[in-house]
Amino acid sequence: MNLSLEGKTYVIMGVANKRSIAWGISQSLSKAGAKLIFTYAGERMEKNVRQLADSLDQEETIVLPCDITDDAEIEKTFQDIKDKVGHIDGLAHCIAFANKEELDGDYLNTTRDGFMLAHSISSYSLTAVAKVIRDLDLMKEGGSIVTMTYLGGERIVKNYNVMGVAKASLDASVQYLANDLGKESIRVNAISAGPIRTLSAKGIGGFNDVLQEMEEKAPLNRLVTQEEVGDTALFLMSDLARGITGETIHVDAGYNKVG
Ligand code: N5H
Repeated sequence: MNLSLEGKTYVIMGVANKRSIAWGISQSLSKAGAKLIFTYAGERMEKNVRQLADSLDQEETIVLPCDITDDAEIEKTFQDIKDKVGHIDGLAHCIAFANKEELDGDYLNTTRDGFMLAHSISSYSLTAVAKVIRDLDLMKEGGSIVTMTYLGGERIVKNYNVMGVAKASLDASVQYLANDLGKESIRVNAISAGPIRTLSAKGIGGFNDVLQEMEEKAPLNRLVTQEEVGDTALFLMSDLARGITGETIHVDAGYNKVG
């Protein structure tokens, strides 16, 4: 058993730019010898994702659109993946969205539409993709599904609001999906990353305060990097993690244990 992913294929959903956590994961998996397939949301992202994918040491670059609010498109994307590679060994789901104006002030002001949108994109999408993978028998040799969560789903974090409620739903989904897919040797886990300056965090009120508090209070007294999250994803994708499912691993310099 080792960390090599030579001969294995993984789907990465959610690369936006080089600061993305999904990109940290891509680099770790690629260095370990994995073949990667990327999906992106919306034409705006395509060029970036293609450029980044081309910069990796991959034999072939597979980049496909996938709007995860559209079940038919999810099915089409994963059927395309099946046609191209036959089977996959894992999936990194790094997708979330909430209306910016609902990531500030009182959670109480969340609208029904904003609530549904945040849950549809940030939580249900994992279940939708997992179901398509199972229905297409895409992980026929077993596999590892990894999603990204955040502490704000376990406890109150100022301004995280509807995203916290959506992450709580995602965390519960990880457990139920782990139970459903365990019989097919598919493991489902979450990584709870500390705050990282990604595109989705850009322009969000109070983000700098969260970073500062993390550096002051976390046992390691520092922030975490995309690379550290990527290496944890690599572990979860590898056979070394074969006994782990339904779990959340915090990659946050120990911050969640404080306070
Ligand atoms: C406590 C915090 C800070 C406050 C809350 C931040 C929540 C961020 C997550 C969501 C996913 C951000 C989001 O949807 C922003 C969008 O409304 C606007 N941005 C975009 O559309 C950009 C262009 C695209 C790329 O973004 C997305 N999401 O598609 C939490 C932080 C300390 C930690 C953090 C930032 C957590 C997290 O979940 O990302």
